[in-house]
Amino acid sequence: MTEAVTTVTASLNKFEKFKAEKDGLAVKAEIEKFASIGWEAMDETDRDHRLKWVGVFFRPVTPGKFMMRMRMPNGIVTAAQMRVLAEVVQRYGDDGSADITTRQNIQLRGIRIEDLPEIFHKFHTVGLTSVQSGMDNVRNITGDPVAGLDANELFDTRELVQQIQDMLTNKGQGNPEFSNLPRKFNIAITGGRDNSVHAEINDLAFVPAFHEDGEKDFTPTPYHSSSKVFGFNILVGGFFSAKRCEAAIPLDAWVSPADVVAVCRAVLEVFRDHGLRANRQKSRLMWLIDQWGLEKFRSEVEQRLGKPLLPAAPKDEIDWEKRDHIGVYKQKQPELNYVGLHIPVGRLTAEDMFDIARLADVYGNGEIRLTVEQNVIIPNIPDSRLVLFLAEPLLEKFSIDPQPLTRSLVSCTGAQFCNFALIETKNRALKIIKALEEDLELTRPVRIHWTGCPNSCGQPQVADIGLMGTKARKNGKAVEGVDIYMGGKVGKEAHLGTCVQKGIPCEDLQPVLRDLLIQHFGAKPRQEALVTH
Ligand code: SRM
Ligand code: SF4
Repeated sequence: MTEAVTTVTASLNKFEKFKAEKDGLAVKAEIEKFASIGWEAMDETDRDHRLKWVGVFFRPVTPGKFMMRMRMPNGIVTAAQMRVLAEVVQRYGDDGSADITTRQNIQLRGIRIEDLPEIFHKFHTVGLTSVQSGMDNVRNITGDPVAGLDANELFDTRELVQQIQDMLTNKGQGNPEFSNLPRKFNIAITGGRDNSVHAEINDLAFVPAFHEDGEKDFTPTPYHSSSKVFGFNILVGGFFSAKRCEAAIPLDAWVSPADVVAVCRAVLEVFRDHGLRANRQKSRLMWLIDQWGLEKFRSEVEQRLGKPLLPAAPKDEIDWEKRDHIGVYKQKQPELNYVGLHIPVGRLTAEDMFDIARLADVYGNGEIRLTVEQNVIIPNIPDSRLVLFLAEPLLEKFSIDPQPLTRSLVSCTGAQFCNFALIETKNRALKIIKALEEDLELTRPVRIHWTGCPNSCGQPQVADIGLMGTKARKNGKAVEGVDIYMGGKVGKEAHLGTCVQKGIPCEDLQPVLRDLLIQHFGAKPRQEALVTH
């Protein structure tokens, strides 16, 4: 190493250093070797960090049992793919399970390093990839879960999301152009009216908007007015982190669908080449926008794009309340329906996964959709098959009409598998919600989101009631606790909630939630409700 290079690397943080020494994607060629030497003999940086470039996460909580994070563009997975995922976790018995994530994605648990070559081979045969799904890469790209099914959609996001993923990952092979970003990066596209992807919490988001001056480049739907052209207003810089949370801000730019992939590339190139790399807590895109100002950022993006961007359309088309898609809904295709199943906190066993795949094959067209609320949609069920479908035993476990609190419950992984966690989340969330539902009568869903630490993977800031794991004190002792967030609004006019109470011990939480539900969400104690009726 020359003296100059040594000085530069000395000033880099540890993540930038190890990335400079060896690109994360390099581990792709070493999987056979890792499988044969085993996890204990591996270089620690390869094991704990670089493996995330192929979607494999070392879990310090369960050493030797890895997590695999997939990529599911637009949250779409076929029955054949779901079966492969089920086979992978099935072999690990009680250690094997899967989670649907808050980015419309699937994570597998219990994975042994010695099985990776075979697992990757299986993925390849059904067109699945887990590449670049962790660390300083672009995360799963989210799109409308009912894209192509919803009669009211303005644009079907599926193809665009796939094209962006293909560009970023070189069609799943891995793309060194984008494997060393300053930090993680989130992209979302919505073509519906209800912002079903939480556009506002992504580093880069595209929301539907008609423009007077856009160039027409695709076939209009009945919702397109003749004088205006469909495209997207662009939002940038949304993110959550332990130190700072920001909603995305308008870039004051509009783009036609044909230019969306190029804009993603341009924004990522600017972020890659100019994003701040000194402090990991200040590396997300918004920090660069702060430093440069929006105008300079926009003009750098235009330079990379090779043409000016049109100013944003005066208004976007997000004018519906957010839907959760649970239940039975008519599709735009005559005589077909999509059915949303509620998956409690997104957790699936191998058996569940086989069963979901079977239902998709037998009643639908073999397609399965995932939502950012960690649920499943099975589309393309003919009217004539609906009654039989609804009588399937799996729907007793995964209801199409869950109770109002259960219905909207979201939870991050928490202490069971995540070493950042300050508290256990998923099981606790289910237990408390069940107790509250036994005690209270609710007339509408209340969105309660749990997250095990300030990293906010469970998005407490978008919830009606958000619960963020923290260390609390009770009787002089440190105990598991939560900070409570309220006021998160999703759908039209989405905005983030704020912290309203700090450090509530988890063991005292149920009565606190009970009071909040009664005071703010019209809940009534069941006894009282009985008397009033
Ligand atoms: Fe996350 C890190 C799980 C969505 C913000 N997140 C982690 C890690 C990888 C930490 C670790 O190595 O243990 C967690 C893995 C635990 C495990 O074993 O499952 C983890 N994040 C998750 C998932 C699985 C939560 C869930 O239960 O659904 C979600 C996976 C999404 C996916 O499919 O890719 C998940 N994470 C999010 C979101 C929500 C979103 O994207 O809408 C956020 C906030 C939005 C954002 O990123 O701006 C989020 N995760 C973080 C952060 C804080 C980022 C930051 O800038 O500081 C970390 C920590 C980090 O990156 O340093 C993190
Ligand atoms: Fe882990 Fe914290 Fe993310 Fe939950 S919020 S998955 S505890 S990093």
